[in-house]
Amino acid sequence: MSRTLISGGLVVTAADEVLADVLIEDEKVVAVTAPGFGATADTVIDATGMYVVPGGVDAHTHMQMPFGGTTAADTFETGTRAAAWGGTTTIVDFAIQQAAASREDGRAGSLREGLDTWHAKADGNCAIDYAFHMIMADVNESSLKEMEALVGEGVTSFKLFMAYPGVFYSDDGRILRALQKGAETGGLVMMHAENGIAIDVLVEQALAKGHTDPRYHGEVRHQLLEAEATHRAIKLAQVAGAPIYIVHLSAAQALAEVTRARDEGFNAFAETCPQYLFLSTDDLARPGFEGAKYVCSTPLRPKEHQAALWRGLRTDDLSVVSTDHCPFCFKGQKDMGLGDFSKIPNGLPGVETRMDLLHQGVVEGHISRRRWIEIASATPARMFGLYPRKGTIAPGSDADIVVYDPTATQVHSASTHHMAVDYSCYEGRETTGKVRTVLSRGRVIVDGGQYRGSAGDGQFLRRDTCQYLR
Ligand code: DUC
Ligand code: ZN
Ligand code: ZN
Repeated sequence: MSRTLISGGLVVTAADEVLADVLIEDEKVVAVTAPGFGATADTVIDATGMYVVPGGVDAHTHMQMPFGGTTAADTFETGTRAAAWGGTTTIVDFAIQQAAASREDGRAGSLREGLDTWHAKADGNCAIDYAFHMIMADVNESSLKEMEALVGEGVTSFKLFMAYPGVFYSDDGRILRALQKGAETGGLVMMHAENGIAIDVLVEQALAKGHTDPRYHGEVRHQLLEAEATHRAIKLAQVAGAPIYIVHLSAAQALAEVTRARDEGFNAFAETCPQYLFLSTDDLARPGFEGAKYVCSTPLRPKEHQAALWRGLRTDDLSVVSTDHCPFCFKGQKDMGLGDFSKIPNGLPGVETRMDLLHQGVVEGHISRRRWIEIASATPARMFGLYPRKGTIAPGSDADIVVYDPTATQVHSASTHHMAVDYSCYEGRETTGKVRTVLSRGRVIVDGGQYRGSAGDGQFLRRDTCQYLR
């Protein structure tokens, strides 16, 4: 048995901040004690002047996802390593059911085939622990039946799309059926809420007018079309008697729909992402083709939306911040959309920068330290059935722990980040706070600028159902 003591740091969880020592035996936390309590250990990590926080839980990533005619640039190996560098010790990635249109035999794949494919991609390659949601690209009798089996295997959440007709899109009838099945099985439906049918009309009209630059991506994916879809998704969930989780919410009007539903006592949850808190349509409108670096869906919004999103994070109308990490290189991938914004692969890199950017939210006074940990670790763990194994520091929890230097500054850059993508959305931006040491199940995998983990350290996590609903 190995014993590690993290001594003298400020232990910050969603519930508490306390100067304490953390004692770890093998993979687990066994005690959080008064400083200098006198526990003996093989390894002592001095955390004086540091925060000691639970490793981040990023509940929305797309490693090596085939999308928009190409594949997201981070593999499970590179993406989970980058996550570790940034203080994230668990990801929940999206396995994908293949739609009929994307297969040569013209029939939709099963959920099982999709899940097996994702297990094969991740198995033996991850630096940190990982779990899966399932994207349902074809809601039919047989995929609906499969939902129950997946819930039993720890894949307890299912993403549906109101956008991307012909790719992932589900109509309202299919959405209703999946929500009903979710209510029956305990599976949580996650919704990409944008009215994709209306967006496609606006795309066609914009291109016909010669509006081909990246900034039109933000215009055609209109904020009201996010609000409308969010409203419709919530109403469909109410009719089905099911909870709902809205992913990557970016528009203030969509947030208002979630707020209203929650005020009415309905189980509506939502996440936003750092890009919506720190970037805006000004970035999409950068000169030349630079804006392509910022093309993701839902799109970036005008700066004014940021204050509403921070407020939503304080009031818990937004309860999780995930990354929607889906990186495409500027050269060779984003440039597929030169001369036609609709062909720019949608997605941004972010798995490495989430913890730091949210800490910057603490530095700038938007949220408290405890709220930082709540939205980045504790709530995503609870929402997706991983708590208290993940998301906190307490006896019995996995020793996924970050020693965080709250005063160190860093300048973000593609030249120093570890994501396999040739640009940073935050190039040249300085933030305060930096990961010093990362432990994954008791093993130091990052320390003082050195990576000490290896591919295959990360294990697949079978998740419980949403822990806010029971
Ligand atoms: N949005 C993105 O920006 N990328 C991947 C899928 C999605 O919904
Ligand atoms: Zn989405
Ligand atoms: Zn996504």
